[in-house]
Amino acid sequence: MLNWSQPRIVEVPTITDELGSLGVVEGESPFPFPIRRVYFIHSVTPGAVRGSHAHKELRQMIVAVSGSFTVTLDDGASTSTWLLDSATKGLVVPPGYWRTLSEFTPGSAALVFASEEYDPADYIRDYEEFLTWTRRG
Ligand code: T46
Repeated sequence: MLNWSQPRIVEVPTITDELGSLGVVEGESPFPFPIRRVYFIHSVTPGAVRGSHAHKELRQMIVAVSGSFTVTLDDGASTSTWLLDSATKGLVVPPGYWRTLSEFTPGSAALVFASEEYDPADYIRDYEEFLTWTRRG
């Protein structure tokens, strides 16, 4: 049984033929939460750092469908850094992780599958508040 309370890289089922590649996300593959929203990030300003917030409930899978970028995840106790550079790999991010996205290469794009519709109340945008929230017991 996989532990989905930890960030992990999953394989996006991909069909490749002489015409190219097609990735598929459906049902509970490749992650076990419903998809209620899809958004994408592109045309990132050179040098920009996106994110810098945490979510209380939201689960997501982030895929670099073009180019590459780095995702740093912080649970309040330790950080991990993930280079996303392939459309065949998704980073599943559980709730409770402060995330930053940086080092976007020119032309890169992030496709994000989210477990909930957009809800500003689910965001923690202040790092000190995040640390207090992680220690709530
Ligand atoms: C995350 C990282 C990876 C909406 O109106 N609807 C939406 O579904 C989203 C995601 C954003 N917005 C608005 C809110 C802001 O006015 O779009 C603007 C930019 O959003 P934000 O500053 O939150 O973008 P990022 O790239 O810093 O963060 C986003 C997601 O919000 C966040 O959940 O994990 O991508």
